[in-house]
Amino acid sequence: PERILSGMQPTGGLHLGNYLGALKNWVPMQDSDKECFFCAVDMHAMTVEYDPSVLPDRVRGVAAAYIAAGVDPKRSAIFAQSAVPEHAELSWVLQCVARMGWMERMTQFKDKAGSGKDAERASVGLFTYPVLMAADILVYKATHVPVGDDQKQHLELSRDIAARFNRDFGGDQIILPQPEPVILPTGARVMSLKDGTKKMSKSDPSDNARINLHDDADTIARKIKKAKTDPEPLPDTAEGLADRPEAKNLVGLYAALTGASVAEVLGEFGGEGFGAFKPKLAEAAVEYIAPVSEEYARLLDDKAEIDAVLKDGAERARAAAQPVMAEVKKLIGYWGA
Ligand code: AQP
Repeated sequence: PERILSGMQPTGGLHLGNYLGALKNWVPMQDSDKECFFCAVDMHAMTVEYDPSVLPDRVRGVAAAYIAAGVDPKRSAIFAQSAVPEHAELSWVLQCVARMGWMERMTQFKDKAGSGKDAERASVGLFTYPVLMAADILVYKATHVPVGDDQKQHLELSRDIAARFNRDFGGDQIILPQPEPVILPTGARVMSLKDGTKKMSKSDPSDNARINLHDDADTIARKIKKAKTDPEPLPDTAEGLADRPEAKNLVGLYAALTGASVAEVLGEFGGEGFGAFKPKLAEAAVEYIAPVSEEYARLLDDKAEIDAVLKDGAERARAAAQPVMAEVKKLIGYWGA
């Protein structure tokens, strides 16, 4: 059977980009013949500066957003990465399988660590992050991993690590299957409301740069009203958006929210200014998010319900991870395995 694994970092509240680009696509994957594991990857969130006092609530927030979006905790295991110690256990093994040369090619580390003194101050965890991600996947022998475009390189590394492990420890057998990426539609990439060349991000210091899943109608309308634009009216065709990142982002967002194509949106709004377009966009965003944000808000108020889901999810995840880890331990020669 197919096994699906994905996760998000509890680095802040989830936003419309996380929802359109990832979360919403997980919901239809919950078929009866597939097993789904969706975690809040708190151990990944520790690779950059963070506040330990808010981390548990952020994990709850991620779980609440999953459920509000339609992930069913009965069908899918929803859990905190740190509650399943097998992730960390396998991660060490895989650190001894991955090669420095492979790791040094990872572009996300270079982007996040910066250069010079900044790079020297980056945590070792930020560097080994992709190995932990490989462990997240391989500890369940997951076959399919829905990822955004930006995670393709890490998934490729997971495949290389699995192949090398099988070669070194499995003889001719496939012990850890190579996971397949399920690349989510790139059209769903939502950019910052303040800078159309940067993606909408949880950790952007400006809250006005994103639409959070917990924002109320007034907040959404205000953020869209203040969103950066250029002075030109909207073009009649998609080609006219080419050098206009902010306009392109807002039109793309309207299309994603209403299910229309970009051409259809421009057919309706071409020639109009942002003064006319933005209120329509705000209306569409509010209408689209309302059912998710109401349920999200309700769940955030019910810690006991979320904790019960996380506990049950962790138990189910451990039950799946433990036999894989036991098999790995035997092969690598751990004492007592
Ligand atoms: N702007 C976006 N548009 C579409 N999809 C997005 N994702 C993130 N931002 C956008 C997708 O959401 C998932 C979350 O992955 P993550 O929590 O590991 O972190 P990330 O990709 O780094 O997301 P953020 O929100 O930008 O968080 P921070 O600020 O912590 O880095 C992924 O599937 C991602 O593709």
